[in-house]
Amino acid sequence: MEISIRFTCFSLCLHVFSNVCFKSNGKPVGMLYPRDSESRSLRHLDGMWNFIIDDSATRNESFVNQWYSNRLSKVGDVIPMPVPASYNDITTSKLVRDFVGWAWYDRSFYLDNAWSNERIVLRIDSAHYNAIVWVNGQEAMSHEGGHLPFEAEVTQMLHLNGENYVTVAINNTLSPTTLPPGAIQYKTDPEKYPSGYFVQNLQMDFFNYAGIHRHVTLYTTPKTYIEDIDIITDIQGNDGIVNFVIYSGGQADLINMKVEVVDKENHVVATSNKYKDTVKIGDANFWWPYTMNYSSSGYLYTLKVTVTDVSRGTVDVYRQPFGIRIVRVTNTSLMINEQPFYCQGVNKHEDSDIRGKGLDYALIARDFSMLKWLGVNCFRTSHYPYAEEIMDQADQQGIVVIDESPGVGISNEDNFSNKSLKHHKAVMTEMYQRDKNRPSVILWSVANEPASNKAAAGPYFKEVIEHVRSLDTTRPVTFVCNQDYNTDVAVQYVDIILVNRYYAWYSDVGHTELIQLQLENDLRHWYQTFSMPVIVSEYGADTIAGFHQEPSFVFTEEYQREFLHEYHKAFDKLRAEFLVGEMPWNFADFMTVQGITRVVGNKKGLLTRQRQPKMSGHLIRDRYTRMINGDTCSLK
Ligand code: BDP
Repeated sequence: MEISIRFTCFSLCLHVFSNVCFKSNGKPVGMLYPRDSESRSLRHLDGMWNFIIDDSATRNESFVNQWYSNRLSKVGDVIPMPVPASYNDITTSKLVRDFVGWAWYDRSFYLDNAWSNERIVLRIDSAHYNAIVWVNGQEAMSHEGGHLPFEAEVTQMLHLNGENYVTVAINNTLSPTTLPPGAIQYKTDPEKYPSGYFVQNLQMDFFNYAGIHRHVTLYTTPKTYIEDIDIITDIQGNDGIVNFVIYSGGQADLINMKVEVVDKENHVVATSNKYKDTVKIGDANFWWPYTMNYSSSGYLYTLKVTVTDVSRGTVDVYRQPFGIRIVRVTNTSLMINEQPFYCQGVNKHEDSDIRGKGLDYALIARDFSMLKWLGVNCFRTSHYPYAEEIMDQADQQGIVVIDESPGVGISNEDNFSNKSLKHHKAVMTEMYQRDKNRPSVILWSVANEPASNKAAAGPYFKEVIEHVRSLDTTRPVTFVCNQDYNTDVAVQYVDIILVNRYYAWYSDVGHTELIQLQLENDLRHWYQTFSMPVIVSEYGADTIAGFHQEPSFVFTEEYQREFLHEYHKAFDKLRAEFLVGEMPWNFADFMTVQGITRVVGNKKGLLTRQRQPKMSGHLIRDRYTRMINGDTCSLK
């Protein structure tokens, strides 16, 4: 027990840190994506790092022995580990794959003198879940939670004209107050378990991949620099209205501001010299999903900001892409630019062979090709924020995103504590800061399938949702619900209803003939109770690619196709009324924890984990392509 407390406490409570800075008025600022410009350089520290786990019984020896104060090769046998990648599936070691605790990475790099007058920032785009970072043995930053970036200025810690090393310790332990929540369970029966034996219990249905999952970047800015940019757009007839606020950092005595809106052809279409202003773009190209307007789908302008610190003569330039579009929810519709939008969706995961949740450009490109092949115009970042490089593609390719937090599986009483609530709000602030200027993001989802039938869920979600609304007045807010309309206590606070349903899978398995009746009755209850539009945010059946049986049988491709088709019949009836989207679970098969209800992972994909279509993929492609072509009759 003593070890349990020490372990849990050390792993989870020591470095509680939110990475977002706040202005004196409470406004969060910071975390602009690192981009090079005339005034900024960047260098990714991706590649092969040294790696070693701390598998001591207390999971704490690495700190007792201060592994951060020396190269890791001095403390034990390091192995090469790619960054970005999850570490779990890289080796053949079960210990590494299933490891819970602190894992350590380091690498060296050289810097020349070119950056001697610059402010140098170290940014990690995502590390799971708690991370502490040292530069040349000095602690530089720490961060709680995966999936979101964190950074710190490290100028003073670096050796220009010499060798440097960076050390990162990450801890994947999930506790009742982390997001996602989980619990360490000690098995104490000496007849069955060795002393100190523990397991990590998960409350989510995906493998708990850990590692440095996205880029590690060093980038420079001048000493006076552009710290943040807020852009809120509106439309007036054919014109676009662009409201912006620029925040500067550093010690500028006198700043000159130049703001230009640049279109795709590189024409400057509006200018300003104020840090806060509203400009009008005549006859603007609005940002549209590609299924609504081919000619300007995914249209992005650039806000080019140039800041001059007159006393120091330094200039910083930053180019922020943005799109002009508005979102609104009525009683029955989800409107983009005042036109009803129907979500021909899918849910996704960041998941693939070998790299786990590691960023991979080839995979991103393949996924977007397959999204377009399927005719998908909308995906949900189930169940955590995805890489910024994925979000960039959604912005550019005109695909709508429901941006979901890592609040998956908030189901036990102790997941609704004040500590959890505070952390959940901090995570939403970080997410908002990262994705606020993205036109693809039309809806915030603060959680997936919480126990929203528990009394504690009412005040908890009221507060989280109000918090998001206080940050962002332009996008609707929701959470994804799997409770019943008459027992749920939190849906009353959302702007649009998202429900997950598994009729003929988790209930009445095999009975596809019941789907239409059950689904239609259920969805009507939701609508009638809350008078809000509804998206079916998950429906699906596990299917092993290559299993066939006629008549259909669970786990065969025939069953999945028939199952989806029955849902579609109900959807096609309700679309004319209040249903504004459908999102099969899942785009592709993905890895889960080992368990007797999962056959080497969750197999509800329309595609295999290698991104090849099952029969269901062809069915969805056929359905969504017909929708794009306006051929809705033949769907019935
Ligand atoms: C839903 C969850 C999702 C699961 C899915 C399933 O939101 O994470 O993977 O069910 O059981 O409840 O396949």
